[in-house]
Amino acid sequence: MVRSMAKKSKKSDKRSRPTTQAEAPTHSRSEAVYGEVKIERGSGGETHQTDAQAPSTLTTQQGVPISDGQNTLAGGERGPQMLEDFVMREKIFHFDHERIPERVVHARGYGAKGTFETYDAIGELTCADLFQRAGEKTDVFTRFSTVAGSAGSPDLARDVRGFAVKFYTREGNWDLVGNNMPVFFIQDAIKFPDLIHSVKPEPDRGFPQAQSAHDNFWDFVSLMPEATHMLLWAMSDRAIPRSLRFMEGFGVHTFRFVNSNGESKYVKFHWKPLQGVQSVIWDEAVKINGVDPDFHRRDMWDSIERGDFPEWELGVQVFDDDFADSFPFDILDATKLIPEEDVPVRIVGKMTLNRNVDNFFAETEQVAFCTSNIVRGIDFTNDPLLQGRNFSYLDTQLKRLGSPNFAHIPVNAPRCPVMNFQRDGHMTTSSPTGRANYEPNSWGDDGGPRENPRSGFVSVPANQAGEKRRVRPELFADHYSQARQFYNSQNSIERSHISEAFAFELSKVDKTPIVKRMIAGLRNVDEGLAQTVAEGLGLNELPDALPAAREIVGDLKPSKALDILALGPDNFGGRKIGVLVAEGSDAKTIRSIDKAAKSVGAVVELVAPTRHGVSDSDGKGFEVAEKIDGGPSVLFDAIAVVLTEEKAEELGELPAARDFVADAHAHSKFVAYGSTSISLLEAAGVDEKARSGGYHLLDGKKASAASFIDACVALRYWNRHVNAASVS
Ligand code: HDE
Repeated sequence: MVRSMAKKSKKSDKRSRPTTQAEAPTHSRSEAVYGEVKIERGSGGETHQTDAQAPSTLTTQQGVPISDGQNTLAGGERGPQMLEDFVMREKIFHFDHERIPERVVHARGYGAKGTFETYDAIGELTCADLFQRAGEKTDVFTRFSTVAGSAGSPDLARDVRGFAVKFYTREGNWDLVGNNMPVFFIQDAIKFPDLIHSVKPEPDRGFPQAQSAHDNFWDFVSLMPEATHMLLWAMSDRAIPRSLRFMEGFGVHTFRFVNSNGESKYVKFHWKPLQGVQSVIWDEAVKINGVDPDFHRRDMWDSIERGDFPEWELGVQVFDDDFADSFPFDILDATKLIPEEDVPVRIVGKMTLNRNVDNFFAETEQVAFCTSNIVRGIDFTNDPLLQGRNFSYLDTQLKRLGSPNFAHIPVNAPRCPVMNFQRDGHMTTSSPTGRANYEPNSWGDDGGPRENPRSGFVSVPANQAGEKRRVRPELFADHYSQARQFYNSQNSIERSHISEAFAFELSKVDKTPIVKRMIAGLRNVDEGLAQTVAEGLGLNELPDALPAAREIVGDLKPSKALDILALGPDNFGGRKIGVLVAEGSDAKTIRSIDKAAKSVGAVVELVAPTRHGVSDSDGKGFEVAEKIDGGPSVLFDAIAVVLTEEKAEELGELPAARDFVADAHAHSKFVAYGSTSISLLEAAGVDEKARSGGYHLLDGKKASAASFIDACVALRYWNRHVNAASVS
């Protein structure tokens, strides 16, 4: 039977199109398959298969080996395709259902796996199991994200970044679903759909994508003074991080810690990157989005692949009711933070992300964070935003993943025993045995799990009383004091970036009353800020300040912890230098940069006019990472230019090469150059005077490369564009 079919197929193969045969692997040719697969029938009629079942054999979802994955079954060479072709139909059917709904917010994200290590046991504060033993290691899955853009939007949008961590603890999963900013736009979850609708593409036209710079967003936030503090953060460089590795993270809400005696304190969570905090500037962000919209995810992937694992320390601000009562703002208000000067951050452990995902969809896309996933020792407060989130996340996972069994998906499954009587539903993957599917039951040892009052989760027995009303606490009405404190905590460069960001965003708003209302609100933050923004827009007259619902506390002390530039790295590790080279570039100079960079853990990438066929002065071929038009200097933290005189002249004619230098200069980056490269610098508009600061002449010796790398620790030579005295 098999034989005769093989013969037949051989015949028909002869007539089939030769192109597909040439492209297809041998397995896909029916004649070959029937030649290879040995289906042997034993005397008892039982079947066993041999190489058709090899792990490399393509099969259907039902495990049926596929003989031809290139051609749909058809009635004759040019005849109609057949409905009975289950191989083709199953494949297309599955493809049609490949997408799940993307997240309504935070759709664009990137995940990685790692470990959280507890530094010291903090049993006096919390009985959460992961904090009970110094040195304890807990697996984590972390997903970073932007908020407004869809899944395919660019990484460098001006936006808040999500910072969500799932801890697989021995007593269940704890999800700390935070952001890279410690406050939020709104105070009550009921306003969240309005906020998000306003920032998303406008509903009639379907744009702009991943941008807050449009009428709807500024219309909404200018009508919601509670957004002001967060707007200051969103217009600061925090909203355009250089890398996901260089961001802080915050739990935002006030939570509770509870110890084993049932004693409870308030806690706010902080993530501090050991790599230091670093952002790009707006012009870089715009250009990076064009040249590499995956800049952040690529950076995370690459650094983990090369073993440069990003690390964050987890810190807690712990305080009691006395502090909460004396604090001038409400600790339940997510538009307020608690300055570190008032309650210091105590570091309790470290997260290391050391494994990339094996499969983006299975893990990063299907990971389901829920703020309601907390463990014994941690509890909620009545923050109205947090309480609303507790409903939203569970609900959204059901929509996205389509089944109440989403916790069965490996990335979501706890790494500790799960025993309960929840049963059935779409895509059940467990197969519980036994008769009991309810409790209490009288089935004794076979009756399944029982509640455990000793180690089970207990809520803090907080007193709750009050009238049922739709109100906000009085202190929530202070919308400007902390916005002012944030602004006052920034140095002159950061302030100018904030005012430029406001002016840029508002310049995209067509309706002038919206712009004026926003500036009227900014007057309550800082008159100078409002003035600069108005000037940036060409508005000659300042509108009257918006009436403030509560008196503004004007003299809150600036906080160093709010200032990015004060939180920079103490070494250049993990940063990238782009070295522009061409045929004949000096081998010694390139080696010296490479060595100096490697000694501090920085990465050097060569950029050249072509990707292949370029050799150095010793005649050795370069490993070029980027062709010049695909590797502009915005992708690097610092640059070097190492060219022969002839090549420098030649590249001076090439716009991409001139931009490489001119952009690095404009973005205040450190630049190293060999003396034979000067004509390119000059062609880019960097004359001798312009090279007076932040430029390093390389002479091929170790010392000059090392001093360049040392200088790069400062990340930018800000004095290039501002008066040195004002950088404070
Ligand atoms: Fe979210 N948020 N959010 N959010 N959020 C979601 O859940 C929501 C808020 C945050 O990487 C959604 O799984 C409401 C604050 C992160 O998968 C959704 C409110 C903070 C992520 C949702 C907020 C966050 C989300 C969409 C107002 C910082 C990405 C898909 C009360 C503390 C998690 C999803 C990931 C995702 C609702 C406000 C952080 C719709 C209703 C405040 C990091 O459930």
